[in-house]
Amino acid sequence: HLVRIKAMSVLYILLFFLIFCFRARPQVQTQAHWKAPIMWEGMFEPKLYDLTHNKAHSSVALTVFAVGRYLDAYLNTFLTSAERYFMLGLPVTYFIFTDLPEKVPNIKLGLGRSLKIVQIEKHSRWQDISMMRMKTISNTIESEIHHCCNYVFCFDVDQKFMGRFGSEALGDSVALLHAHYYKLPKERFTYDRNPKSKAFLQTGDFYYHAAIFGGLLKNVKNLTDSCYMSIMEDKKNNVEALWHDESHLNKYFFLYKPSRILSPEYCWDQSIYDKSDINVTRLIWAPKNYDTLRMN
Ligand code: 2GW
Ligand code: MN
Repeated sequence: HLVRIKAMSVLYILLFFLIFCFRARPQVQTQAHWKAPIMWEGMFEPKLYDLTHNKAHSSVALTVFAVGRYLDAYLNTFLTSAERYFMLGLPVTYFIFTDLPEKVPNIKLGLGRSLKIVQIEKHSRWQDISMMRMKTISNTIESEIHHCCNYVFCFDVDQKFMGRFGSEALGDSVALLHAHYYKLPKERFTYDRNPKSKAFLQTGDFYYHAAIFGGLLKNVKNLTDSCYMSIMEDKKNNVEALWHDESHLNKYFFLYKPSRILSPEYCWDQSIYDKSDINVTRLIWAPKNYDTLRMN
């Protein structure tokens, strides 16, 4: 009897070992310590997610800012590529925030997809253009987005969709791993380490990229309100976080853990030499010409 129990346990250990060795993505971390999945290609069945979200009548708002020179430089490519790859099969409403509404390109949209242009003022400092997005998104969730959608995703405009960016990315609260930091040791994360800033964070879980975040409306509302309040508090105290809204976002996601995390396959920088973990590029950073884009 004892021999049988021993044999069985050896068998189980072997089985676990085999499962461990033949994991779909053995080289990468596929779960946070609080059990949130990290979405790597090969770890999920896209069709299953599509079926579930179709049944649930999920609908998605995409917010993007194209202020000043960024409109001509990026918006057309961003939208055209989103039409090919972003949440196909689900109702999508684009919210374009710009100071130049008449210059928004006229793009032919797919069935069930629509676009709204919201005029905003151009802040003179680029740091403010970036940070004040938090306030605008929060206001728009309350005034408009809740009429059309139950999820909202907020994007930088300087990027291009290259592959499926689908319903597997939807979750209660969604953050993105920064392509440049996902492999680095925590000490090298560029959190704001100034104790005077509300974004202050000594060590966190991951370094998240503010180029994409999203989730259920109530969660994104909470995130944008909270980041905006911290940004304003910093202004009052005459400090600015190292990476602006991104520092505040990192602080927020440390305090309120995201329920789903996107791998850098969802926002890849092609200038990174080591591409060994990237099995599919779903979206890439558009090249930047700082000299012409950042002059005022
Ligand atoms: C931004 C910086 C310098 C000069 C102009 C701008 C600018 C930004 C602009 O003139 N017009 C504009 O619409 N924006 C919007 O802000 C646009 O949607 C853009 O994608 C976003 C963030 O600026 P970006 O993409 O130049 O900043 P990154 O790529 O360095 O982004 C990371 O860090 C930022 C904070 O410094 C944000 O957190 C951003 O979400 C991060 O990806
Ligand atoms: Mn960007």
